[in-house]
Amino acid sequence: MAVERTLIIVKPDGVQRGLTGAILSRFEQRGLKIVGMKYMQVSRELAEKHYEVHREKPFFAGLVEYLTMGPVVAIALEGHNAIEASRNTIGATKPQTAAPGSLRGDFALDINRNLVHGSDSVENGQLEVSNFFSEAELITRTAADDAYLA
Ligand code: IDP
Ligand code: MG
Repeated sequence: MAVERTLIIVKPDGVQRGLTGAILSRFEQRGLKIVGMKYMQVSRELAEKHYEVHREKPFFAGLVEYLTMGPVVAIALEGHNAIEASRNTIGATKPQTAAPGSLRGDFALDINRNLVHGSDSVENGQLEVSNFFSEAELITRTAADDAYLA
């Protein structure tokens, strides 16, 4: 089974609404393991790099504003099938169509404030984690329940 890494970001609306713990707990309960975590202000430069693939989209400027409007919590997670599992826990990009039970389906209403980011491929997971964390900030550990999650 594939151990993958994903970058989760509790976006500024999630932090301001006091949902950081609720969001983190969904991923922890799923069995994903924290390998890095920090409360931080994303710079315009980092936001533009993170959303580079959307540079030509009409919503790009607003998206950079959104990600930088206040502090975020960036979380690097690791686990079997981490990308697909976390994307499903997050739910569809448009919160109004996100399934109930998903984070966006339970806690969000509008695409401009959709609460949480999650990497969409194994390659992007590696890249995005390395954009937000130095090697020294990523700490792997053996967990007691590892054998029960594989
Ligand atoms: P994702 O976050 O579900 O992976 P992407 O398509 O990668 O969705 O888009 C990145 C982010 O850009 C979304 O989470 C959302 O904040 C924003 N976004 C995407 N599409 C639109 C749009 O049509 N209008 C406004 N914002 C958008
Ligand atoms: Mg995306």
